Amino acid sequence: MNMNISGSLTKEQIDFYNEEGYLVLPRLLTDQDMAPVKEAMNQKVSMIADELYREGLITDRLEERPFPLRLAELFQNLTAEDFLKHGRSWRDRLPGYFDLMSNPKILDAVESLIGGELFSNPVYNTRPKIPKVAAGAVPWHQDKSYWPDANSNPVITVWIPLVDANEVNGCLQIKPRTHRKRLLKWHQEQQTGTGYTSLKNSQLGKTDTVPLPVPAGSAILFNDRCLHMSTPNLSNEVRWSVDLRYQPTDQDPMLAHGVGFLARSHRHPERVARLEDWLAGRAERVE
Ligand SMILES: O=C(O)CCC(=O)C(=O)O
Repeated sequence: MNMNISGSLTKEQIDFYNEEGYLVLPRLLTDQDMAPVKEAMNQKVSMIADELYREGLITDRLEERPFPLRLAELFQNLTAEDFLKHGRSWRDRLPGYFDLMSNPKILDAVESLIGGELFSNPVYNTRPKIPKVAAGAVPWHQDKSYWPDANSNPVITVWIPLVDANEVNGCLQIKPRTHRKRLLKWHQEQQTGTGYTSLKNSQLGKTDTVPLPVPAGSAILFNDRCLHMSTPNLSNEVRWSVDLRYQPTDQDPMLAHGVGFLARSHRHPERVARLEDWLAGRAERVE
């Protein structure tokens, strides 16, 4: 336990994050912590299965299939375009996402890095990276390319896989120490229909790439200038993950991306948003 800094990280972990631009917290979350967010994902998969069934694209909703397989099997005989109609990543307002974004273990870790006045950025994604769909790959980029004009440095991404992530199913890969780089000139990826922001190979520099395989429930924290990517999923299971983002409350709330929420405040705990505020798109608690 560190005695000087609030939050849950040790001085060594904070130093590592500041030096390398990222930090891995293996198995931060338990199955119990992840149950509500998995429930939200299952809800969404059921909605998609109903739609595919109504459209006559499938004859079986595969309700009994296990979490890592159901979505992959629903699209097994369909095309990448059929899948992309439902979005390459999802940002639904389902209670399970709020539960995860408010998880004290995540907030304690982030507090160690940027203090205890924490705003949950509107940009959070559920990523159902399904097998062999080229669009599952995410090209090299800096998250800041999605909010180049925002006065929001630092935004911290917290990337959490719901299944074990490895190099076969397309875990996150990162270039350490690139967080001190300026924002690089990006272009929009054109091949796969995802519209991801992307960098050219010539912009990546000489820094080694570090693949970050991690067990389910681990968290990878990284700075929004740190270069990262992920490869396609070559397994037969869905690589389920979420990426959440936090910033200090005095930074740009980025309303153009949606409504974030006050996740933690030592100064004004009475203002921290509750589930009903978040569902209503309110950034703070309203009595
Ligand atoms: O989940 C992935 O594969 C990529 C995640 C990512 O690029 C991000 O969280 O910014």
